[in-house]
Amino acid sequence: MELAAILRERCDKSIKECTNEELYYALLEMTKKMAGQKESNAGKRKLYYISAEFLIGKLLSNNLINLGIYDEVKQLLEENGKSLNEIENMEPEPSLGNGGLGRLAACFLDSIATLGLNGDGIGLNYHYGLFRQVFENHLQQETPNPWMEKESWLTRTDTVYPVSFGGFTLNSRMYDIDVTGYGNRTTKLHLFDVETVDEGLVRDGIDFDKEDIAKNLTLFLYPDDSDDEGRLLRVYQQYFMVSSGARLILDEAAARGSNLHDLYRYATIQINDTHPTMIIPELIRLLMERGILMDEAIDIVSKTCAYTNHTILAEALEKWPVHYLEKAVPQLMPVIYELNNRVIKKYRDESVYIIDNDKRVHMAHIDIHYGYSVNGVAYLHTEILKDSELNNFYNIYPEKFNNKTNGITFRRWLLHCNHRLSTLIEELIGPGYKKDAMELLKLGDYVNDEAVLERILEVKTACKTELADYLKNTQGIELDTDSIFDIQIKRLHEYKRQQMNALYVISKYFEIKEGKKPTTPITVLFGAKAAPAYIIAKDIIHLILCLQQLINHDPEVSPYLKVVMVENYNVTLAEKLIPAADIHEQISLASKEASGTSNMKFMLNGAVALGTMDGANVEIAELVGEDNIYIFGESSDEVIRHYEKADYVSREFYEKDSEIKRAVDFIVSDSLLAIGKKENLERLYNELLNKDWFMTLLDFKAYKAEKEKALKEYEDRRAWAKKMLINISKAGFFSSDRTIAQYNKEVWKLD
Ligand code: 26W
Repeated sequence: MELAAILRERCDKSIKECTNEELYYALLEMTKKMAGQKESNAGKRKLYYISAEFLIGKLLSNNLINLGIYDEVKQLLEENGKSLNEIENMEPEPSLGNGGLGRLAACFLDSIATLGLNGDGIGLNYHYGLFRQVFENHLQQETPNPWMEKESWLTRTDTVYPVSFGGFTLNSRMYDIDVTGYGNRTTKLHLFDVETVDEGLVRDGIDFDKEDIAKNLTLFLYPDDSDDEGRLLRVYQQYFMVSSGARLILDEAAARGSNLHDLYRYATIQINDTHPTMIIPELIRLLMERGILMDEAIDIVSKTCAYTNHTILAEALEKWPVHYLEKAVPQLMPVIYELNNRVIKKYRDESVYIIDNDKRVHMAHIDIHYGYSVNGVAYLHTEILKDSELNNFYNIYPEKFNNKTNGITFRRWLLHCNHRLSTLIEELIGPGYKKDAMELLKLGDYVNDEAVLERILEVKTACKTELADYLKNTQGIELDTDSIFDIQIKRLHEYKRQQMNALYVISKYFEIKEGKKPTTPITVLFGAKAAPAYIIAKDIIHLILCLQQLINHDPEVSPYLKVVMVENYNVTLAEKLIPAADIHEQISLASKEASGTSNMKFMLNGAVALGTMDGANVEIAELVGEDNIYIFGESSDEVIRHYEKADYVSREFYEKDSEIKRAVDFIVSDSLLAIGKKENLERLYNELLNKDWFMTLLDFKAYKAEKEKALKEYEDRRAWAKKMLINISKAGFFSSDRTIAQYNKEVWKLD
């Protein structure tokens, strides 16, 4: 341990004399050094996981765990009167992602390193991560979210590539973050950046000059894309990322002995959703520049690239107008036109064309035609892709389609975020589960062991207390730790149906007012950011914050029901919230949630799901059995049929059911209008009544009934503890080590 030596060098102080900030920077330096000394994974064929998002979260604790020195460091600090927890608070969170897709990429890097696979990540070095969310007058405001300090996890490298756009060229410099594997080697996350970024460009909130590309290219993660300049900037960002990445991949392959004709034997590229799709035409272009003829270049690239789809929402599938690409990346257009012509020559079905009649380039279509693998992220999702959403493609290329159910890294989502639980598990079944998650099944031996069930409940209570302390200290929020913690944390989106949960809160509020009080009080917790231009999502946040104000200050109701929306939900908060949950809400409209990954994190931490048969919930339900999960709502088949027939009319549900009517009407009641803004509440009310595209009212009654069942069953503490233990014991399948091993065996085939 050279912490003392580093401190002497940095500030000539002992651990005792240092501030938490000084200790943080010294630990950062120490961990970076140790990670840098670890051997990197090697091999002939290398995986490049290219993604516009890597939601890595804070790295200090996670790195200490993976380097095997967490306990030692913690103890050393304690002996000197310091707390690792407090030191961790000094670390800014790199929020380089929106949600599940970005966090998945981060979990995957951890597993790639842990399994010792030869694979790196490629992405962008955004100076500001996803906006910091602030609540003002019960409304979301967005402010910049910087994370890079003079010292950070980034290491500047000497690798620089010129990247040309229509009319100008920018230099792209590579920065690296070492990703430590658990007890194993390291791998690298390569983040490209332009050196002319000007943070002074930021105006009010997260507003900035979107047209000065040299100054703003990597300024923000996903800048607001509600206007043309914002969308065009996204194209510039994407091309900058893929062009830099493609150059790196070609250079590294050549250095390992590839003559580029055999590139696919040296490299495989996993394209994380459509955002990096331009790597396909860019690689073809670069190979042609190096003297390879087009036919062969297309063939080589098609054997190198694989595509993961994360959504079936049509509006989230990227389609760039041809004129954007003509302007930003004119050098790619001849390749894209040629790729499209080859498709047109072969197929008569226009729905599989790359460029449509409105002159838009369908990025997913490039991936499917010119990649060797297409995968969904949960069993149901892949089936829906094959049967409906991408059926036309499935009929052409059945062999390309495969499923890879998502996973999460147990290092962060158990060992790091829930020491109490991981210690108890280790005491019961030994440490083997840390490397082989399926060993958690051994916990099944204890489902009738009173003492163990008691201890599981004690761990949960302790986590609830810890969350309560944390929220009190950081956000001034008071929680009743004797209440049931019912948690829904995820991006705010209508399909995820936070609004259904809010309607439940309203109907519970009425019940309590009428004297029907719950046996155990309930705390409904929300955490969610809404995309800055997504009006209805912001209205839903407004509703929840108004309910929080009304209910928590009503002395008749608040002893039994509380609503809490945490501010600025991010990875750091998720790590505190997930261990403390009793019930977790996975209530998306069936068929819409590709997988979900928080469902897996909660399960692993002993919470029980209340959810629809959607995404990976389907696989969770199958594993734990119907006694250990609360399932409700119409099936994906039924929902898909409603869309086909266009026969869902929300107003009918409103009119025929007085409970629904009362809850929806309450949104525009005098009580809420006294707190909130008329415009926002009325807009949401009208949306639910006249549109409700994600069928909230359709499932509301079934949702309420199932939630009541869960709340009732919570009262039998022993039976509940058994459900918790069964959920934990079956979570092994959702380790990202399993997911990555499957990608490797069936797609990447690294040696
Ligand atoms: C158009 C740009 C864009 C960018 C990001 C659209 C949508 C996104 C999302 C934030 C994508 C996302 O996070 N998808 C989620 O991916 C997870 C990992 O596979 C899945 O578990 C979630 O179901 C899916 O919503």
